[in-house]
Amino acid sequence: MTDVSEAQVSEAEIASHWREEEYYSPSARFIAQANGADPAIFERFSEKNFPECFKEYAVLLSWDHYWHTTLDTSNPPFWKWFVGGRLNASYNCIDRHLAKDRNKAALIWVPEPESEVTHVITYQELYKRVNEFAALLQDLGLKQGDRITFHLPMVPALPISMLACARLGIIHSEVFGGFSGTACGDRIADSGSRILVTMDAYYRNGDLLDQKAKADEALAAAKELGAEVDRVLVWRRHPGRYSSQTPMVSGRDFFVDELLADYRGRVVEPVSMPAEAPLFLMYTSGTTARPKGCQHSTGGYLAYVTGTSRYYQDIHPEDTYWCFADIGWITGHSYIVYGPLSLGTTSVMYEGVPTYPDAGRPWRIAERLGVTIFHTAPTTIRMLRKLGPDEPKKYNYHFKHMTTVGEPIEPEVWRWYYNVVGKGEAAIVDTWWQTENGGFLGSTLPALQAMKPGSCGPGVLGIYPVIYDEEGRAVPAGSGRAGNICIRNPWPGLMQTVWRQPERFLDVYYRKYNADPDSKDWHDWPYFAGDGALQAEDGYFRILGRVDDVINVAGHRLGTKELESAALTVPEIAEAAAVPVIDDIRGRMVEMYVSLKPGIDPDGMEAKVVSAIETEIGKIARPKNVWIVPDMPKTRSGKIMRRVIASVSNFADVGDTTTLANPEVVDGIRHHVQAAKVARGETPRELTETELAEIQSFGNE
Ligand code: 6R9
Repeated sequence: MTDVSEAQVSEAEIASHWREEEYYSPSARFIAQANGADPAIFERFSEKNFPECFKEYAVLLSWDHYWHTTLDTSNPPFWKWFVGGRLNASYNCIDRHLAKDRNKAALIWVPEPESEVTHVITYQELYKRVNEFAALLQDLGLKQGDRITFHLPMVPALPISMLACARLGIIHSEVFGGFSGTACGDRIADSGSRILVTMDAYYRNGDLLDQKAKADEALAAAKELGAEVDRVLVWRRHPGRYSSQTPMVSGRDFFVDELLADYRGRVVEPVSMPAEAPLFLMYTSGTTARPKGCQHSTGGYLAYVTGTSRYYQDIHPEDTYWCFADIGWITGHSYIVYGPLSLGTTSVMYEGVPTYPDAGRPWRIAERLGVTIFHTAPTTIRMLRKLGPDEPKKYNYHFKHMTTVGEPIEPEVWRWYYNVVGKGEAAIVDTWWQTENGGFLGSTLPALQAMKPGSCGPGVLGIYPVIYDEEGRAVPAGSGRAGNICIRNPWPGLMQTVWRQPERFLDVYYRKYNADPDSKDWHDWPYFAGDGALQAEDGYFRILGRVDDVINVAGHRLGTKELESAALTVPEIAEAAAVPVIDDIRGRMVEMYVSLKPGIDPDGMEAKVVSAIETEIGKIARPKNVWIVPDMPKTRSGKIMRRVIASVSNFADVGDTTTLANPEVVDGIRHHVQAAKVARGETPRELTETELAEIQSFGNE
């Protein structure tokens, strides 16, 4: 192990104090069956074969017409992939599997109540349902290029609605079902959708939650922004029974199951779409600024998610693959729906929360369905470890492969995932990427590259990352210094633009490191990901978190993630979050929020966390306060919303909390923390406008 804590850093860089972890190798059994087991693949995807290497992904699809230009760079950074090619995404995910696999399960849907039966939707059944819904959309006058907003939970209606749109070339925009009506309304207005598709209700943590109630709020919010919605299509959780308290508005709201009665057996020919036609929009959650609609293409996106599903998820048609994410998140679009279905595998969907009714639920599902590949996020792993550390042992399931995605995973947590969840048998991939990217950017090819806890791995096939400091100098691998991770080249999964805001696309992702705006050479256009990272000698990247998450204590830039990792070396700690507090002497100081594993006595925990941070990072990082809280405010994809707790710590207004999964925890935390601060004499002076902006956008979720 190398200790890199002594590396000298300048203000343009971020210090890193992490130790290198040991390697883990996949089993011979895994390697023997893996899709990517021949090292020649690295050569095929090496830079000298770019961009043609991506043909290897594109030929996994069925095309109506082949492309004439693999990559068109004539209008940087608005790259075009597979130009001249035509295909249909719905055809690729459904129709092409019918001849051989008509009666194979495409989707297996597990409702949250354990008393409800599991639904198996075969490729044939999916074909029928998608066609019928597509015919309905067509009769409503929707056509190629129109937008439609969904506000759907984790039910089969969601992938069915997506694939029906894809069939007709309608651009879908799913707003995460847990978001508020207002958040949905903003996105309706931005996308220019005239139809909202929602559901009456769904189960979450044992309750049947009213979803349709949010539709009225959404329409009101959209109207305020000048957008009119003509129709609200309402799927019913229990067809024939309406489970929402809000009245249906006559002439505007319709039950999908009633409308579909007239569409039985209707078939709609898949529209042959240009490869560059947009397939969907996926909004990234903004703080106060207008939401960013990441516009993803049909051909490039589908090729990229299919290729990465094949090689990095190691999906074979005979696998039972379970990605435990929400389809309202990019992970669900790419790695529950489009990638797995395009490969003709069986994709499992689960409606509810991981720990309902207890922390054994995921493992019961895995055992019952014979899941072979499991995919989830660190937040879920931490929660399952906290509530049921020994549960996996009680169930007879065997994963060959597991994924972690969404945030850096602490090595402690990684090892529990590997040893306990994976039973030491599963290869793990830690996949680093973003909504903007369509698919993975950094990971290990599971049969060929060893795993290293806490590091995502090198750039994936055809992705050439680099770390730049603030001045644009490359930070070499093994230097122990961190900087801004960028991708030097375009790739097919990258978003095409920010919907209707091309300038913003350029500004946010390219302006920083582009030296010549007139250049038509892609080498001059590195993609700025906005994450801090460090590259080890072996080429593996360790992601430190968003660069706007960095806490600058007396000139030392500390990554939130390593502070949190240090806190997690205390075995009693379940979760940790680091935020800055404004301090007139040191600029910023670190404040930690931690939650404890169940049954732990909070006495003495503060001191343990402080000492762990001092040992792992140094006295400079010593937190001003450690707050023990029952739960952290989180987004639905499980990311801690640091700006909310940062605001609490600095007595600032917490801002918009509508995109939180658990807004109810905020008041309790504020009360507890601010009362304690007042008692300690820590009431701050009034913040300047810049300070306020920094705190209220900290972590920028
Ligand atoms: C797919 C997804 C993107 C941000 C990204 C980074 C963080 C994602 C990660 C990771 C470390 C990983 N992130 N995966 N950090 N290791 N394996 O999460 O998209 O919701 O847009 O978030 O998440 O900070 O920039 P999105």
